[in-house]
Amino acid sequence: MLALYYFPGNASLLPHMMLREIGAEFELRLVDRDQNAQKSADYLKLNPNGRIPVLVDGDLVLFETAAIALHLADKFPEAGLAPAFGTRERAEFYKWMIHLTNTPQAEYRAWFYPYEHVNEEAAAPSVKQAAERRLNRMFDVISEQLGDKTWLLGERFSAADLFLLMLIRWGRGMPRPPRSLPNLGAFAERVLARPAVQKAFEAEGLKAPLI
Ligand SMILES: N[C@@H](CCC(=O)N[C@@H](CS)C(=O)NCC(=O)O)C(=O)O
Repeated sequence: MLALYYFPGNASLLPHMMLREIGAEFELRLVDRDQNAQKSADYLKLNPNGRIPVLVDGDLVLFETAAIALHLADKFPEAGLAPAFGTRERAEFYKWMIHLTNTPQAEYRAWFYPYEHVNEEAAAPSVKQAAERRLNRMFDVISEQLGDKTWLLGERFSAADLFLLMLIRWGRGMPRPPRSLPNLGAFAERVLARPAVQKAFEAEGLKAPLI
């Protein structure tokens, strides 16, 4: 039995889109952030960090979005969300998964939660601005690396593309949203056109603007 603890639009969106791509049976369990449920005693038993998502796979309880994504890709190889082990493409896949999780995703944490990085509340806007500047540079590089390729790995779609879509979406409220970069807007539309992605967005009740 697979169960995904989620909140609409949160990092849980990546494993959610993957589960839809895979066509696996799973249960979606809402973590009610409006009630701060991610910090409840019950949820902390699943993820002591109090963050979303968590995947329960039988008696395996996993936190960390990228770990969950890699596990799903490995568990359902027939879905083709990751290239074959030991190949050059697999190495490129790891590069993107690790880069996306520890560089832009981590930077978004400072952008969304700047107060976690300051002692004086008054400094939070400055932290947010600096995070935004760094995110802009990161997306410039990603856009350049993507170039005119269809997907991050070239002709081959993978979970890394779903990851990038989620990160593009998170910046939709920025003065210079990632979708406005030459290659990223068209890329995001391509990912959004996938029926599995549409199902995930619909199930989470995500409304326009989607990116
Ligand atoms: N590195 C963690 C970060 C997860 C994370 O920051 N999740 C956010 C939602 S996107 C969250 O739980 N925020 C609520 C909180 O921190 O209380 C992961 O990738 O799973």
